[in-house]
Amino acid sequence: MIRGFGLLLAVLFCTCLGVHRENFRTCDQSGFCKRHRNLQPGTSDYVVQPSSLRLSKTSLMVDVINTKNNVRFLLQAYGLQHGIFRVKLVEAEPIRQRYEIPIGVTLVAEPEQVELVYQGESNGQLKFSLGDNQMVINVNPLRLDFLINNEPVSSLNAQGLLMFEHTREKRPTKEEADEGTNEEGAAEKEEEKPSDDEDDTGMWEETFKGFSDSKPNGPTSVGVDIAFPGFRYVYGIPEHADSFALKTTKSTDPYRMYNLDVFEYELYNPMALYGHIPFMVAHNDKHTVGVFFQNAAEGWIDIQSNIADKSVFSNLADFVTGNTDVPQTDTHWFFEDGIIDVFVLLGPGPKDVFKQYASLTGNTPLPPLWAIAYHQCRWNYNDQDDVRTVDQTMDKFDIPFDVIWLDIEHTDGKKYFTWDGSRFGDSVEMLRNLSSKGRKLVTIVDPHLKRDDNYEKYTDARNQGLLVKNKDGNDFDGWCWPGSSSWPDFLEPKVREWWADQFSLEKYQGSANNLYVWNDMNEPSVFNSPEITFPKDVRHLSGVENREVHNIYGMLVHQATWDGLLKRSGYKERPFVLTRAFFAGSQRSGAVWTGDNMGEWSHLKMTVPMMLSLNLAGIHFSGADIGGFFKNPDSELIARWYQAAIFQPFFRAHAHIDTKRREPYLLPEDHMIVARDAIKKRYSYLPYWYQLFYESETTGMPPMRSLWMEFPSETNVFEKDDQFMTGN
Ligand code: NBV
Repeated sequence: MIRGFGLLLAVLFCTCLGVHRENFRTCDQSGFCKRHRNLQPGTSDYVVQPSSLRLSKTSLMVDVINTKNNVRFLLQAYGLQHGIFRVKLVEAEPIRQRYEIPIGVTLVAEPEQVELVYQGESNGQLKFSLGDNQMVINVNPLRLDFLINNEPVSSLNAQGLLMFEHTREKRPTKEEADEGTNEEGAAEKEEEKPSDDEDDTGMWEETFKGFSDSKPNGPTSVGVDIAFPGFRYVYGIPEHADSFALKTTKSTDPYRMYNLDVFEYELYNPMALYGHIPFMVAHNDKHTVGVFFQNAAEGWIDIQSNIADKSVFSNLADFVTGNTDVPQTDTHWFFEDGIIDVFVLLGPGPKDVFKQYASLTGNTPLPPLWAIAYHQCRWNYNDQDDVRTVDQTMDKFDIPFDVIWLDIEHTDGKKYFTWDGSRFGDSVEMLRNLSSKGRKLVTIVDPHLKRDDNYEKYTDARNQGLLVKNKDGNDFDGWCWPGSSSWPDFLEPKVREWWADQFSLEKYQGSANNLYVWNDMNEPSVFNSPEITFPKDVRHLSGVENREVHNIYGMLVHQATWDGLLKRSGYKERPFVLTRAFFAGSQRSGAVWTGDNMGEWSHLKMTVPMMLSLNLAGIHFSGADIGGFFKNPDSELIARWYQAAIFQPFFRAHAHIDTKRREPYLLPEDHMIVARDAIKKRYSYLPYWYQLFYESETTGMPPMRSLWMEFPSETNVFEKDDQFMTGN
């Protein structure tokens, strides 16, 4: 068993550098991705039935029909405060309820509705206004145009790529149906047979690398194209290790959004990483607009920047005058499950969009001052002596720091909330020593629980029925650091409460009030599962499959940990929790880092676009491992990395267990001085950083900004991501 596990780890984490692409699906290996990507632009089958229009003061409802199969849908649209339209498309009569993310998970509260004025129907269009903005619903085929002061800036289904795979009963495969033609009910079965031009491979079962996905609900995906007429550049949808201005995906896979533990990720490609935020911003010299697609399932986005197809907009007033070519970005979004729930944020400027996005998903609470200072981390500080030595040597070299971190080796056999007694026998004393200098400790707490009858957190969760199930209804059992493990179902409020309670000083023995927390592996990472995460047909306690909610799991781990620290202090102290997996709304519960980067110049360069994307998508308190996690960077790179990182929001050095020690005082003197000067500069800038975080909390403005956020009409900076602004 142990040997097998060692081998498995060796395969997953061998020191041979480079991402294992074959561990992760390409679009071609994913049924729903292929089905959406293969759609061709054309006339949409979806048609609005204007006679069914129902209006309220702030919203509308109207029936939509897919004329190809007569499946009926309900289109709802709302006017929201600050100039936001919300559009929802759901099945009128689903045979199974689809998952909708509850309020308080991504949306901070039910968004406040404001008056939506119906201006009447003309030329097959239903027209509405919301302050200076307009929404036009084209009836046949369905298309929704969004306008700022009568100028179109965004359009849904302009290319006719809307596809909503309705819920259905499983029908026999072609072979099964053919076999059954002599039996009773043959005529009925004939009707249910897939037609010859319909490919249903992968709709009811899919396999990947020998893992089978049972897909009991069949095909359930949703997708639509979203165009940005007049915009050459779009940004956002983190997390990808790619340029800030998103690239056309014509000759690559679409940008993927599926929270995954991608070992040694590659730069400049659209593969998924640890966290995702389905929020995109388009910017030009006149307008900034945002689109937030609220969906927790796996998603992919194709992007193409074009010169506008004028026919699409030819009937919209005042658009495309003269002969000049107008740029346009076409995007195509598709998710494996859930509903279409799109928020269109009509700016009109960058600051407005950030405020609008924060009004939906919440703000970054002002971090404690120490949390924006310098953090010293590595996998691992070996024991209490090691911690003491680092603490004292930093002082000896006059290098300021506020926080020291302990990675997984500090625990008793990777049982979180415990200590390895031989190395951290008196953690309280260690915490007291740190506290005497005003310093803090952060310990890692991953969400997998070792399946060990002597581990109380596990037995407690198991006995109370708090664990995620496999498709057969038993507690899901997967491999992670401790070996055989199970995972609490963070989707359940009562599980989050249980988890939060574990951080009390009584329950987290050996902890203290100056101990804070780091959530890693919360995508979640499962070593022996497809794509190193939960199988898609894993069941949550409410009965939903992980397929429907995958991307919010990690955020809920983070939220529950945050609540635990809040509770510990009697709701008096601002917590600090770092997370690797995230989603829209994660900004409300602390910091995010960009995971396992490398000690290479190219990765230092990549910190800028990655963090700009995170900052744009509301994750303001973010950072990258200084020095790079893997490899042994030379001292010049380390020193340069410190110099750059002092201008980035979260400031922590970290390194892999196999790397050489590289605390800043170990650098050769010339580079030690450079690093120390940089760290001291960070400390001298702390009041400015604090002010920026205050601004972030109160206005939604990111502390780390691309140049266009400050100079919105300077067209020549729109593509720049080797420069950035810290504040204004
Ligand atoms: O807990 C060990 C590491 C941690 O140091 C790192 O920061 C995380 O991103 N963790 C991943 C698991 C092992 C990665 C090879």
